[in-house]
Amino acid sequence: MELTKTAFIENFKKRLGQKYALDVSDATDSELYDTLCSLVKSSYSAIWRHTWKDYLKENEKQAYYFSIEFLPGKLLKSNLLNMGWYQLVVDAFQELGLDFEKVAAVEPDMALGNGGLGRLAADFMDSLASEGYPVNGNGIRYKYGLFKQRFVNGYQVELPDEWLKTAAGNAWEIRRASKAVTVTMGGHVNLVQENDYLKPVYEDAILIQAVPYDVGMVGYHNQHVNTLRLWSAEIPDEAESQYPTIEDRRQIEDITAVLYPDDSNESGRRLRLKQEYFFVSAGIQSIVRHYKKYHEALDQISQRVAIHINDTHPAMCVAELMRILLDEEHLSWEKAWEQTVKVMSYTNHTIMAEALETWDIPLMNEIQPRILQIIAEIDHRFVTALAGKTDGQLIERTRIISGGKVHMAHLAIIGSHSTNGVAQLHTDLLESDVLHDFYTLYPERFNNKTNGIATRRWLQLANPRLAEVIDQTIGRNWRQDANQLQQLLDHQADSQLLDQLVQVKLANKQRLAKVIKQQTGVTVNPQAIFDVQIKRLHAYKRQLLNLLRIIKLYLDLKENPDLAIVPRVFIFGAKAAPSYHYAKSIIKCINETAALINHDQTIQDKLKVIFLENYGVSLAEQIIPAADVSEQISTASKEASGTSNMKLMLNGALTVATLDGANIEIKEQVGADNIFIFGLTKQEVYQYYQDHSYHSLDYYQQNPLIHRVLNTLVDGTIPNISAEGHEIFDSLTYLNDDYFVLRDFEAYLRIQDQVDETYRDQHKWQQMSLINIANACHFSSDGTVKKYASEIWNVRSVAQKGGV
Ligand code: DL6
Repeated sequence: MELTKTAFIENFKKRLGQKYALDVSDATDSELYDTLCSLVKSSYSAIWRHTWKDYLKENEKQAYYFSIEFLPGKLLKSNLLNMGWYQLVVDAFQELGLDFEKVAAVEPDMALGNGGLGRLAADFMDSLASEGYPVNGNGIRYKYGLFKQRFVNGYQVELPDEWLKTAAGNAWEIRRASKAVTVTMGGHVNLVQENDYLKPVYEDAILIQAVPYDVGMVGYHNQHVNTLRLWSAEIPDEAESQYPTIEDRRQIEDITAVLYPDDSNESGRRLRLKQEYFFVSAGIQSIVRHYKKYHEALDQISQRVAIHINDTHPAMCVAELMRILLDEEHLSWEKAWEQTVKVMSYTNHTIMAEALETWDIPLMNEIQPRILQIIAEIDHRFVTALAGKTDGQLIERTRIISGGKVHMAHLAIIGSHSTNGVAQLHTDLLESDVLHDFYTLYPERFNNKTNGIATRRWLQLANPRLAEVIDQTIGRNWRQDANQLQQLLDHQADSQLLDQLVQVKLANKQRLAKVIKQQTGVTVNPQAIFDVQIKRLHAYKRQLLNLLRIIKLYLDLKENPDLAIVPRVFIFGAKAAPSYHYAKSIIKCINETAALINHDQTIQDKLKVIFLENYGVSLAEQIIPAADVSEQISTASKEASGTSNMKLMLNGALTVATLDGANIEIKEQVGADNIFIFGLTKQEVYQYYQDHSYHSLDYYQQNPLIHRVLNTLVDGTIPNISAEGHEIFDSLTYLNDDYFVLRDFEAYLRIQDQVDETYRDQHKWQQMSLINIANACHFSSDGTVKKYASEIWNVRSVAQKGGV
């Protein structure tokens, strides 16, 4: 990939001429973008080819990461960075008189995920390629990504995300029609004895063509490119005549039309189950086909193949591999099962009951009757094997089919050799509570893999100013090995460095202030504390706690306009699932509070509240480098890990946190003095569950401050929230405040006072910030994937690291 600027310019002009018959000066940004991508893609294509050919030559064991969500954002800059071309292209564009940023902005975000789970999958893809592991992604090429969020009168409105509609489409993908497979769904199935096995005979089944679109996952400076394979549903050529009308065609094409934007509601469940089976079946068929091309014995497949089930959505991988090994390859049940369990591994990403999927048996039967038969047989054998050996009730609680439903987490755990949580507390909770029964049965299968983030995207790309200061301080090796960031700890007393951190933060805040002005029309003061809460909108994440504090500050300032507070800009970014009414009410309340405060002349610059629309990867890249304070304030025990906590600390924000998810490990790394911890612990929350002693109404009735703040939701102080204000008020009082917002309120106020006090001492603040940046290396996804590779998948790194 060695290239000079002159050669690049020449190639670029030539490619533009070939593609569009244009000179640079005549081309639009979109044409320039498309040309640049095409050049980049053709440059890594040879490496891509070598990568997978080397896997074959070396007979490498490969792992496949199955995830219903991937949230890569934009790929141009990260591909340029990883290829070592970034600066060269920026310089070349300058020489050509072109605006690189404007051209790069043409790229649509690839938003094929809802939030943390999908972004984690994307960070893992980056790290797996950068660490040289033979691991490929497998998911769905949704025609519409996660909805585009707009605010109309303060309400969230969802618009379709037509990411493929831009002139260049998805510049990174390669449609591989020759690798299509056929997925069978619906109808009925009968088992007919044939020789010594049972042959399934399908009736009235629908055949769907699954066409893969491959996207290269480029490793960092290491000549290694993995594949993210995304499947699209089409009508098979031979079946065209069976789908004469547009409606008929839609039945098939809709399978990969929209990303299911909700992990908690009923609507669209049938489609969701179809999506799950579709990408599972397509992916497993293609893995087996590939394996068979180069290996004979399917009874040894676990030596060459590992399959990862990312959350329960791909749990049918277990049954689908069994189906192929039994029905198509005629392995015995015992052999097929032994291999399947060895091949599969599973990550749990939540303890929220509503996100632990179950499916009604009739629905499962309707979508894929053979898969239901196989799951029923797995269930039957599981029960039979344990009967008489262990407590009957435990068997009932852990079996896959019960209460008329198929329990997908049970299928994933029983059918795999590894189950992991995503932060130590989360794994402990899985073992001791949520999945305790399974832990009793299979203690050896449980392990923890704390999440991580890709420092390339979240520091090198998102925060080039900070990256440069780090280069000047400790050299560039940290770019290749994030652990080197720890060397920053030797520079805590370097006041010049601390001053530089101030300047970097200020510049990033000025940059974000422009975005805020553009999007909301509100002017914010970059000297104020930028206090950031960015994550999906969910009651347990407690954006509401933040809002109540904002209201309290507002009331204080109205009472005493001269109150000496450190000015703050509260910045929210969050999408609510379209059917999650309560979360949408919180959005409305935040927006109306923002309007009230931002237009109140008496408040001036002391307080501003900004809710940025359409939070996603690209917006996160603007917000995170500008944050001073990172809000990680979920109810203890509810947030599996969190990853914005890691991204924000990496960019020097200080964390205000409950002892939840990975916050606990962040505290362990930075030390209690360098993080602001408050609130109930997991033990205290569980104690409340046990003794039912929490009565939130008492807090409202007996605490004058809480009384005063909550009243603003219903007494007209905050206008235009009559329905939403009452809904939230009731949930926090009469409905007993499920997430202990009122219980933690005063502790939250106290810790925020400490934040103000610390911020006033800028030297101390910057030192703490430096300590956070340095210790963020413990949360690099490079380190996380190494543990998955060696401890779960048993795959080895095959690429040499390059320079920095
Ligand atoms: O593991 C990635 C991410 C965690 O950081 C979050 O804490 C967790 O909420 C999220 N889980 C999900 C699963 N669905 N739900 N709810 O997105 O995973």
